[in-house]
Amino acid sequence: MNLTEKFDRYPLTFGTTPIEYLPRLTQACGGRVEIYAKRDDCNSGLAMGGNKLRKLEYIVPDALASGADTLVSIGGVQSNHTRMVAATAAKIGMKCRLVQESWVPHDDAVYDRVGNILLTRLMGADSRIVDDGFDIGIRKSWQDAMESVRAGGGIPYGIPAGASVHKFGGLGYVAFADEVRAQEAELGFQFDYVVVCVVTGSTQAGMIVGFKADGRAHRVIGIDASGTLGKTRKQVTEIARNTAELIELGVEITDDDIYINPDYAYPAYGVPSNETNEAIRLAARTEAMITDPVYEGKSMQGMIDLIRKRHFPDGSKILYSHLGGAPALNGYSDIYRNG
Ligand code: 5PA
Repeated sequence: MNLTEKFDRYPLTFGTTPIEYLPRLTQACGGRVEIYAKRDDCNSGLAMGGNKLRKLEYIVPDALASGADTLVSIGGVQSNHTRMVAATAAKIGMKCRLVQESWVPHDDAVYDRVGNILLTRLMGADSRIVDDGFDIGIRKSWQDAMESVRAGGGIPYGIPAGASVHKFGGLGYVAFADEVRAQEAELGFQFDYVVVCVVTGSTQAGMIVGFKADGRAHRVIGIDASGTLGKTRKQVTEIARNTAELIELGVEITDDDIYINPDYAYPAYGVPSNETNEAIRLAARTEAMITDPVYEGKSMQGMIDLIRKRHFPDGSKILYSHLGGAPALNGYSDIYRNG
């Protein structure tokens, strides 16, 4: 399906992201399955890029058409999403108002000074830290921020957490599936599984819809990093169904299409386990592929563990979707001070 014929897309990325084979990680995991990575972490020149830009490309035309002058969004203190909204606002010449909630029980001395929030401030966003805890849903603090923009004479355009519960939030990752199919045609083989980290849901939901087209939705292996599985699963389901309807997919997304593994989100959202840290080190030391303690480190951990447990049949080709997030590592300097 060619989405750009039906929906406006404002380019924020370089275009098709590379797929690369990871031979040393493959060997370190036993060599029975082949591991590849799709590098959405290298997708743009905008403030280090990442998955949110694919979503925002389909949201920006609506923001521009609305006549707004300020993008308003929300995330944790080290949110990648809010960094990407700040980048988008700078790039399209809008103002940006961000609510950064205290989602993570983590007290590294410079947690609120480095990484994502540093870049966000550098790009001129009005970023305000509030005390509220973790929740992937629509938040009062976000609605209050929209109100405060209005009160100041501005015209806000609201983008919810992770650009997920937005009518166009799922489209970017539907297009990802089309892109993978075109790359598979060139490679001469199909991937058996796609591994993806899931929190606010529209990345996996988009992929589910995109891969439903060729019967592979359930082969999208969501690794939960939210620690609130019920809410995340519900949100993924709703976004996938709404997106399927929006693009007139013509088939229904069923419960069996949605696979989310909750086993790697411990001990909490934003807090890496020892096993997460080992996975981050392994990817770094075998492939120089940098993953973060909040999202990609957990999906890396999940993929490695599932491979070691022989969850995937021998000979499988696995595509790890690298969604970005490395700037947050700076907020965890104490954990990695010795590597
Ligand atoms: C995020 C999300 P979804 O939220 O679409 O499920 O994506 C999960 C995810 N990998 C995976 C990275 C690097 C991510 O940043 N980040 C959020 C953020 O505020 O940064 C939305 C939570």
